[in-house]
Amino acid sequence: MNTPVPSRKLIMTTNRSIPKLAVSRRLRSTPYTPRIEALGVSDYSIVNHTVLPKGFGRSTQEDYWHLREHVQLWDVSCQRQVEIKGVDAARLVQLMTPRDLSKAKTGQCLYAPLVDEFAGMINDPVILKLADDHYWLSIADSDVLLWAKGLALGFGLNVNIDEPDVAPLAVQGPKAEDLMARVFGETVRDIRFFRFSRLDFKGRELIVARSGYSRQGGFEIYLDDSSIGLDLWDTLWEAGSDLDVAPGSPNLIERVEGGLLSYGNEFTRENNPLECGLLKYCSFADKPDYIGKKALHEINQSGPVQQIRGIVFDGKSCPPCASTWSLKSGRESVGHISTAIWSPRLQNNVALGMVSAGYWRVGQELNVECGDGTTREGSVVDLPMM
Ligand code: THG
Repeated sequence: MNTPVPSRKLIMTTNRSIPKLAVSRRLRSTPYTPRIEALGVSDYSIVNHTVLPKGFGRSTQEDYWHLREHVQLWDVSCQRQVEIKGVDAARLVQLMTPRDLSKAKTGQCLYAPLVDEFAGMINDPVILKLADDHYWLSIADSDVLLWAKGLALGFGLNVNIDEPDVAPLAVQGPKAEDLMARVFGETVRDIRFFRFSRLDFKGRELIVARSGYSRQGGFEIYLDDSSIGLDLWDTLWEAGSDLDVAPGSPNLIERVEGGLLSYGNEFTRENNPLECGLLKYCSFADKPDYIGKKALHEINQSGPVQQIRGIVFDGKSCPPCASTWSLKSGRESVGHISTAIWSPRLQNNVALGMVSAGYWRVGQELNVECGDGTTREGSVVDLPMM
């Protein structure tokens, strides 16, 4: 018997409603989700199988100005922690990254590329050194835990690898320090950039770092007990009422202007750290040894063939860049744009993209084949964009 096939017309009419994201155990919510939803979250992205709130009904431009002037609470629980603990922890973490960790101190956060045997980017976490034998890899969007477990098994390392109950909450913006001081005390002001302290919250010690995925300054609280998530949110929220505190999320305009890269968008495992402009986090000295060192060394000898650059381009506000847009010099393809958005401050479209060697000098003119079918005149600019 033939199964009846619905007519094309029926498919069109039944598919017309806006798709909604169904959250389940597999697609994880966070300890802050009840407040995020009560505050009217309008969009979610998914990172590390976890919801990342993206908007609250205001425009990206309104959120951008607010972030630059006030303070925002961001549910960045999707920045999952891969915990590596045990006598061989330091050895395993060093095997995973070209960044020399030999001088890293407890209490330090280290932005670091992770690469495979071909020097392809596996991830770009913030590494927290909690103790000589205890690390957290605060990861971007790829399954680092499985890679780490495979390496530990293959190298016969004595480590425990797990994803602990840690849900980072970012407090970002120029008023973040004042807000944090009200809740955690004046000592938060002494925390240096990319350092963390353990501070009291209602009789509990929480890890608080001066870090975050914006250039506006701020902190990240690594809440390690979901059961007090709502209490933490509410306490910050109430303490910030006269500071114009608002819910927020990593802001696309601010991120592009600031040159903050996003794994899966600006780069993937197809790219190496030198293409991502992360040479300063790559060591080629005798020590340390790490996976992919030989491949990375060879790439460094010949020089990367392409590199991520900031680009600005004319014309009216561009549509969202959901995939990639070609970059052209005359008729030649010289790369692609991965993220683009209108900047109300620079009164121009701002973008991040991968640009071929020979075309990545600041001031180089390029054409952007924009998603709306137009070709726009653009040029390479310095990052961050001032
Ligand atoms: N915070 C935490 N975890 C994260 C992110 C974060 N994991 C995923 C993602 N973001 C990783 N990507 C970045 C990219 C840039 C920075 C941090 C995380 C960053 N870099 C500084 C810079 O480029 O100036 C400092 C680097 C350094 O000095 O080590 O802030 O945001 N927890």
